[in-house]
Amino acid sequence: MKRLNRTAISLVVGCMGFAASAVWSADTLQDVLKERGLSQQDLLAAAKTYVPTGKRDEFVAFASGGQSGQVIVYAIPSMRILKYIGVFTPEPWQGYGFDESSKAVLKQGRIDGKDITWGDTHHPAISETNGEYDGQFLFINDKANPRLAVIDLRDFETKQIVVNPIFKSEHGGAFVTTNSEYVIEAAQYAAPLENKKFYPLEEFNEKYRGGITYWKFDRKEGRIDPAKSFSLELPPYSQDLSDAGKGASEGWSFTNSFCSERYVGGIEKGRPPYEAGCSAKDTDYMHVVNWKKAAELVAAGKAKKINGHDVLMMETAVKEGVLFLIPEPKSPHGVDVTPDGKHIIVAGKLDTHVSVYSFEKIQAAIKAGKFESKDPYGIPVIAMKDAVSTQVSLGLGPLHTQYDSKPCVAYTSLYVDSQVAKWNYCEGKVLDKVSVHYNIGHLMTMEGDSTKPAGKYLVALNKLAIDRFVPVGPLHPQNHQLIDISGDKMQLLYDMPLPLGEPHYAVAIDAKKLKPAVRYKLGTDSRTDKPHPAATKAGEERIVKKGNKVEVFGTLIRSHITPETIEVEVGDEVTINLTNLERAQDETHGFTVSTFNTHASVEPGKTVSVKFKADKEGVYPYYCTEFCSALHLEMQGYLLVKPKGWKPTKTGLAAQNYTEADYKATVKKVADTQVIIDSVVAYITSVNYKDFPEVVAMVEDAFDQLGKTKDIKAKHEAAAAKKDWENANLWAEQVWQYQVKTADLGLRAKTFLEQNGAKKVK
Ligand code: K7E
Ligand code: CUA
Repeated sequence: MKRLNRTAISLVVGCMGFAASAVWSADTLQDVLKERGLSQQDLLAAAKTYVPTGKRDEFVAFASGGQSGQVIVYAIPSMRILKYIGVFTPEPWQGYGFDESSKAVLKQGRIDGKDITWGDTHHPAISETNGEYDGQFLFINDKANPRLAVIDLRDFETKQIVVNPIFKSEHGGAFVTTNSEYVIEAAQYAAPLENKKFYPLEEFNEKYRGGITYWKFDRKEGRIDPAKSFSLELPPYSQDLSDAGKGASEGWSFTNSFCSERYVGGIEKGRPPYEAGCSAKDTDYMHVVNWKKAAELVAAGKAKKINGHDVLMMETAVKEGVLFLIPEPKSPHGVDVTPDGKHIIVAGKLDTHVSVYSFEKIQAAIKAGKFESKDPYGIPVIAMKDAVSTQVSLGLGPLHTQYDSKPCVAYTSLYVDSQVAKWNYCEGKVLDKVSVHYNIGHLMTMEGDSTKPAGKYLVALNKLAIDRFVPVGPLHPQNHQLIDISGDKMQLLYDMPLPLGEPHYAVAIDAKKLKPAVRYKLGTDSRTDKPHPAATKAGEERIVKKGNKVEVFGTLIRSHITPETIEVEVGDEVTINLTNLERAQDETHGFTVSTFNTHASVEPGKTVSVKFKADKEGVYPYYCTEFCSALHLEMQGYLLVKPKGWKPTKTGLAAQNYTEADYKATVKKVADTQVIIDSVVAYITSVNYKDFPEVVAMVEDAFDQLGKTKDIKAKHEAAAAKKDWENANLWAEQVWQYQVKTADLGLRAKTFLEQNGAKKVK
């Protein structure tokens, strides 16, 4: 009844010209609860996640984009999506894969000369300093096509892709060491390490191998240095997840495995499938590696070159005491080092237990040379009882573990039970459980992989969404659920559908640690971080023709593209370089030319090139693709692809026939606008605007725009003196365009000052 009334009222009110929201704002909280069928608990959850307009979130999460080959950036606790970062897959908005420099990054990910434009991204990792997230870089792996990418968090752009030189798939990456010296990437499905070598499955045990690659990260360059990276040869056990030691276990790393049975399936030959043969034994192995010593051995020349890459062979690793195995309960999944580095927690997957391994016990066994056996490749095996400090039964299908800011408190995902278990790994006891919907894979606490987890929230990364959201066809989104972990009892707060691939894992950092830039230094190639060779300043725009190559050196600024006409001959190779001259925050221009499959996102200061062959004669409009300003639609031009030997038959563009009256009207408009600008300037300078860097930048930009009017004013006055009303009016109109942009910036600055409590000076 009430609902009907309300609709009726809002219709009437709407017709009367009032905002319908006026009706809503008259509601009490009780009305809304009743109306929407919400409980007090819902209200509490809403209050804990709601971030009002103008306020910002506390944490930023980077989630793998799964099969989309991208990274998803979202904020916590609001769960609002902030960005998709193109990594292994072209991303048109960012021009990723559509401009020359970003194509070059994607090209680094080619394998055997083939473009691979998708990725199965799994595990993002934030760079660390002393074991704490430093917010500088993000790494992410591609499981299907063994690759690793480096994203710079100054601009959230992918800068580098490296292809694993010896694996055919990988899963246990990316995990960083405590100062990001290395990024760890472990293989998944065993294969011969030599490229393009064929060995039959009958030679699986002898010729197939697993391994771990330690990618050397050069922080100063912000790039991985493949020449200084190395791998460790491992048995053909399917290496799974990894983690780097920290604190007590600094210098070591730990990698799980499954299918240490080395079973080879073959349903078509009447053999039981992999799933049966790979889980037949009661235990698999955790690989324990002294990576610091391994790196020293490689530096000392003890590695073997395979495909031009340093590989420390098992035999050497065993002889030198850098590689050990410890049994783990059947088909384990996560391996997660505790914040202090003293324990390594392994989840059972097919076992209800999680096992807490003690690094101290492991070291004691190694020191004492106490091994229960050797595996078929001669690797010493430490007995489980000599390495495990406790085992705790948590529930069905334990997968991954994350840590709280409170000591000894961990959270483990239970895949089969669809629950999160909160437990104490020092005392070995379960503290709480919360149900999630459905089938949780990874989970993530704030800064949960670091030596100083931040607690507060946990996100459950659920594989299925089933009945959670409005159905959108057989392929459902995934569901990231936010859980409050600040109290003793976990409280489910929010469901966020994620419609981009299967996000396996995510990492979240305190938003204050991220310090992204707002603009590039003028003329920067963002993918190399170096000055772009074709950077162009205002007034230096030009078109250079050499044989059949046409190169455009252009600029972008509100609201025009210089040049506005590009004339080429059919068959010419065209390169268009564009520099965005803007300094104002968020004044990005986009660029495309009709039908040449080209797009650039040109943020303030950036220089971007697009290249194509003008292979068909015709007329091709080009334009700015970002709604950058009121006259964004007019930010346009024409590429004219002329037939060979074409001669003009008509000269001169059609005139508008503007009169003296038109000119005078425009001049008046200019004068009126100047009055507005002057009043805004008077306000800004009457307050302490210099205390607001954002405003100082806007004011600088505003004067930059206004500064351009001087020359143009001279032009319209000169034309008027000659009674050339056509040009006089057009140039006067251009003065007004600059004024509009100045006024727009000035008003933005004024609003900012008013909203942020600027004070009168004097
Ligand atoms: Cu458990 Cu690939 Cu990290 Cu998915 S993995 S869940
Ligand atoms: Cu520039 Cu739209």
